[in-house]
Amino acid sequence: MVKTTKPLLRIFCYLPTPRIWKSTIAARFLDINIELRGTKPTEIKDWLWDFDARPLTKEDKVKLADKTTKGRTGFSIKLYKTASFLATQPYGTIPAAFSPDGKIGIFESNSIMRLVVRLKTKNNTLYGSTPYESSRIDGFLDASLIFARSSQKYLLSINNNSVNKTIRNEAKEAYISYMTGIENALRENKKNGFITSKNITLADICFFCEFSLFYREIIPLNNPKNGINSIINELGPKSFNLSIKHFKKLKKHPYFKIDANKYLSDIEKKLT
Ligand SMILES: N[C@@H](CCC(=O)N[C@@H](CS)C(=O)NCC(=O)O)C(=O)O
Repeated sequence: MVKTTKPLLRIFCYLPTPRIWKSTIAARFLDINIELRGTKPTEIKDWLWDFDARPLTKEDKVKLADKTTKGRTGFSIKLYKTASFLATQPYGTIPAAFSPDGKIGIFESNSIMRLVVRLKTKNNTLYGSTPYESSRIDGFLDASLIFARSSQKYLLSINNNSVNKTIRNEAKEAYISYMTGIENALRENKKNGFITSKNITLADICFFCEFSLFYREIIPLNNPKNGINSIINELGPKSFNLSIKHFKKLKKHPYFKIDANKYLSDIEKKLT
């Protein structure tokens, strides 16, 4: 994003990830400047986790050796999180967003996305136009987090080859539950073609990003295990027909495409 205005927030995370797209897509609609700091997922462990996040030198690592924290979700190794990072980020996770002065930490990708839309008060319908509409959008974001919890466990277990039927079935239930609500909402609002209103809202952006995150489960496993096959494939293209169509439509939108195109086509390439 080339912008001349000062960034209104900074986000530190590994890149790319659909969790960050929630904010970058919303920012494009509202012309808000965000500063992104981060590196490839495999290299983020070699960065200082801080408001002033940066790659660590060998000397830094020696100096900070007794200041490391054991990673909990997605990291089995020690991470270099500063005291001020942990003071502003109570869960110590990334994506980690900060106010421009670094004093306020904002965590959870849905809440970071909400911050982006709250930074623009005029001509902004992304978070609905009334308290009722905003709260309905919140409902979809809350529901996405329940799905995200099980889907994260499932995707991480695929990464480290520990996936089993219990984890897969929990993810399948969570997927069905989340997608049923999205499908019902799209059916009710068919004439407008979005989840909650006449326009794209945070509910659509969040759905697109959570589905994109989950989407890589369709890549066949390197070491196939008995009873572990793709949930999306098992349910087939007919289930959640409107939701999948909605995903495909959003994928073509220029503000979504910038982030998602390469990530999703890399997944699709692995299917052939
Ligand atoms: N629900 C959170 C997920 C955040 C999360 O679990 N982040 C993991 C990486 S995927 C993390 O920062 N782990 C660091 C640690 O466990 O110390 C969101 O959407 O922001």
